[in-house]
Amino acid sequence: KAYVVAILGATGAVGTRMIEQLEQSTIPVKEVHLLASSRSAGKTLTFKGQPVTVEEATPDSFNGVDLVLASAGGSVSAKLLPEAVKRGAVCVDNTSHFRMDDNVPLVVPEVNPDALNHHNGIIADPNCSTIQMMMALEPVRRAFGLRRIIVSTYQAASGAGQSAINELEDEARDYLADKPMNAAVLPVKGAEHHYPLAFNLLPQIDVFEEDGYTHEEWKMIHETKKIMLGDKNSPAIKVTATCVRVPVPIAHGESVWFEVGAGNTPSADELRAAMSGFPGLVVQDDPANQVYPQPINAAGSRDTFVGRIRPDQETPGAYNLWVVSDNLLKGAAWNAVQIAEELVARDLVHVPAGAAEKFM
Ligand code: A2P
Ligand code: 11C
Repeated sequence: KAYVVAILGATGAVGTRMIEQLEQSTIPVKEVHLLASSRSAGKTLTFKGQPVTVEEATPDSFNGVDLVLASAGGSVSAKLLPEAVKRGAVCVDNTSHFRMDDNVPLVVPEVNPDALNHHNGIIADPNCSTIQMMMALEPVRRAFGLRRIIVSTYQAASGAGQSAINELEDEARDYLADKPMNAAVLPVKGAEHHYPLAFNLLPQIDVFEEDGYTHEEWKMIHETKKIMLGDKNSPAIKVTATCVRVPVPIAHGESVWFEVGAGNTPSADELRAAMSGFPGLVVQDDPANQVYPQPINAAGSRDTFVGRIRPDQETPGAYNLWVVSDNLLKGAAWNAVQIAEELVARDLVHVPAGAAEKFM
């Protein structure tokens, strides 16, 4: 069987990569529909060398579509994906809108692929910063258990979309030309205040919650629990996070402190061995030769890179590591296409009877 696939948000930073990842995927594609806002309707993009005209996304865009890959923002997914499911399309949603819905699996294929088995037409692609942390820590959890995570992120501008990459580049040019920098996008589109990212650090990603954490930090906590434990509020793994935007265009870095299961004290070599065997995870950890993951090298790769693996010198059973991944690929477009490949391989590209009502 070959599939009719729609990409919602096809002109964006993630959407353009969804096109590329779909071109390179094992999914047999019969036809592709590229959907965006009315601003882009009529533009021409290509799929496997053939021109495809971008269409404005409306509910009827999903008639006859088997699979949707969505990355056009939460409010667009909220409005259009229930319409797509109603029309029989299975949707992989890269936005945060449906992630905490109990009817929606939240999936990293290397970690919890079986969560796909009982989907209701919408599957959520986790947040980029959560995905790469899951890739580094799932082999640890399987081999030695996992009790606690303290993470600080170093997140690339592209997490906030193409306009944030453009803003960073413009600011860098202005700064070097002794001109004032004009911030209008970061830290958050539509916020009261905007600050330059070039030659700066912004300890705010997404909006603030009432408890003083940002929504990005909240996502890392609850998405981790849902992916690893199947329960977004489970106390079995304690997680806390500080998320920071850094002036890097592509690929997030994370400094992760973690505690393994009670009584376990694996050596750094034992941790490296467990991680080396995990699909999609590459250990780059050779301090003697200054080998460690860097965003500049990870950008463009589907893999997640981990290094600086070392025991906490004062807390037995606790460790530090550094993990880097292309936030637009494994963090978004590739993980979404990988979920779609898994749905195809498991013959799960069907909306179960009665499922659409769950989202209406
Ligand atoms: P458009 O290019 O027409 O604005 P990014 O994450 O890089 O900011 O990209 C956002 C993506 O979501 C773009 O493809 C954008 O299309 C698309 N998009 C934004 N608003 C809508 C909308 N109301 N309906 C459909 N697509 C939208
Ligand atoms: C960022 N992690 O770097 C965000 C982008 O929940 O899918 C992804 C937001 C999300 O800004």
